[in-house]
Amino acid sequence: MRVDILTLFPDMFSVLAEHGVSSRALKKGLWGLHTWNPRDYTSDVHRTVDDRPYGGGPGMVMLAQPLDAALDDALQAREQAGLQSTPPVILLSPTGKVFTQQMAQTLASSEGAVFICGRYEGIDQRFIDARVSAEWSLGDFVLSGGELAAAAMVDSAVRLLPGALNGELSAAQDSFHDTNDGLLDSPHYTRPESYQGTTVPEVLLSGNHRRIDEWRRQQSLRITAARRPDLVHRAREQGLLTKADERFLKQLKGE
Ligand code: 9WO
Repeated sequence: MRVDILTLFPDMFSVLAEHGVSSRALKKGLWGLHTWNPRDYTSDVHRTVDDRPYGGGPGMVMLAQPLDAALDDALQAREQAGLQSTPPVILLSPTGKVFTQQMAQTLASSEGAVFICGRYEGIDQRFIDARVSAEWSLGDFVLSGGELAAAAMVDSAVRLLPGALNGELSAAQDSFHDTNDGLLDSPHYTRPESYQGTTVPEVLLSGNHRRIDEWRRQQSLRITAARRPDLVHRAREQGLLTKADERFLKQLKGE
């Protein structure tokens, strides 16, 4: 997987390149990260990347030309690296398709993508119409730019790459959607056994792994039923709930 990012703030991607799992995976060569700054593709002395909106209104709009030229270079570099010539070109936008674990998995299993990070009030629509193939969102909120959204999405894909989670259990195993049948995670505890007067649930100290697994399953069901009943319904439709699960959920409803 190779990720190319068009951004006025390439340093923001140090969060991926210099920290944690994504940084280790990058150093191992499990993925590639390349940034392209539209400001490097301007031709005026002021290196202008924005201008006033036609029709008036507040703020500034990103010029199409520096984005076009930066994208041309990114696509050419990908081809020179032997990758397919027409990767997804993804704009981060609150009006895009809401990003999911499944989209992270698809990205991780691909040659990657080019992400376009907007700033100011937005991007000239002619660039979007001509060059962008998809728009992705983190959810129904507005950011100051696409960078934090792109970094979050890339991070979620990178941790799924084979070999990225070393020591930690494999991503396919811990993910939300796989071992846990799309249910929310159960609570975690570590030392000390008693902290500020609260003790760890006794079952976790029992060494009885059958009881522990059953307790964790019930905690997952309890939390998911309370916070995300839609995920319980989905698990049921997918045939992922056992008779014991259904008994426990029925008992919860009675409480
Ligand atoms: C902002 C906006 C606000 C209301 C309705 C539509 C909108 N589109 C954009 C937009 O694309 N803005 C550009 C990118 C330029 C300004 C900063 N940008 C941005 C991306 N703000 N918030 C996001 C974003 C991206 C992914 N998930 C959530 C928010």
